[in-house]
Amino acid sequence: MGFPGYVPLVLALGSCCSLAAAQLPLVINTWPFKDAAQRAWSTLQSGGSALDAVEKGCSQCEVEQCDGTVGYGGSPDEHGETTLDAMIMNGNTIEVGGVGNLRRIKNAISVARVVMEHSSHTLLVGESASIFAQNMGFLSEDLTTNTSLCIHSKWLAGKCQPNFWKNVLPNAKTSCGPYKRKKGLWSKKHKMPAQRVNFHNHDTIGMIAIEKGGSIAAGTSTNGLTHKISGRVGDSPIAGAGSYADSTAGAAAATGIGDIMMRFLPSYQAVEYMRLGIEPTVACQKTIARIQKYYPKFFGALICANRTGGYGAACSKSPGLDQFHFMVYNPSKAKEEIVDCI
Ligand code: SD4
Repeated sequence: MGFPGYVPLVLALGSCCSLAAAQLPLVINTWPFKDAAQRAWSTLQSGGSALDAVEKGCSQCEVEQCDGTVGYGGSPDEHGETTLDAMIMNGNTIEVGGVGNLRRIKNAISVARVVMEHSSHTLLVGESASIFAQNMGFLSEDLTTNTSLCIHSKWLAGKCQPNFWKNVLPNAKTSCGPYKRKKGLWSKKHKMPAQRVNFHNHDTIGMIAIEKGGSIAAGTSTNGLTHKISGRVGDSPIAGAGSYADSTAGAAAATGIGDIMMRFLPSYQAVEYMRLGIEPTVACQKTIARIQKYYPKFFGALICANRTGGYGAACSKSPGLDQFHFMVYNPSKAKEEIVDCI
């Protein structure tokens, strides 16, 4: 669209607010998923709504299988199946559609939008969500690929390490399941498996789009955590956790270790900070800091945008994450930006 080159820009903490001058329309998304941002931006430019932009942008990542952590063929669960989580939110009406643990359907963000626009529900999950999607015209197909099969068989060969079980027998740190509860011996030392809590396994797309007239939408799409326990639903399809949008205040979207982040509803929290007039970067930082009080080294990041087009991001310094990259498109830029984690 005639934008200047694709140049990463490092935002030093403290100076980022002045650089993020408010301009509309705006598209911002987690991680350097450039094609997704471009698709959302061109959707807005060709007259699409903010909701259209978020749907198309996230769909682009589902098709491209961005980093293997969005869309089909990535993050197989403990049975080797890829399942998808997604949500979309209309900031004008506060309507939300979400799907969790969606099986056999590739277009998770579009199914989420159908939940929002063709049902009175907010969240559908599992097999029933897949049947809903099929009935709404989505193709049912296997989400397994050679890559996901290979990840799964290596994991089985490595005694199912790492995994997300705790306080079970046999010892989940050394053996595969099936497991049974270990009674009466609650370990206080259990941590998220280190190998799973890193940059390469957590690249959910979270996206915010704001129209020139101020209508805001937000959404997410992911295939969750590799080797998750079957049936697990993460933060991404949960309103206020994965993303949140309110056209009278702003929007936010999250990426990272959803099992922790969803306990804090970080996207809702950040929007509420912005409603109070707090700058987007600071709103993101304050939200990350609240989680760090309980989980000092959790892996996660947030993007935030206020209703005038000011934007920012923050991330939690953790193994594998010192800086967080995200995409920004507005009338004067189309670029990847970077923040240092706190
Ligand atoms: C989840 N939050 O399912 C997702 C994973 C993720 O960036 O964000 N990856 O926990």
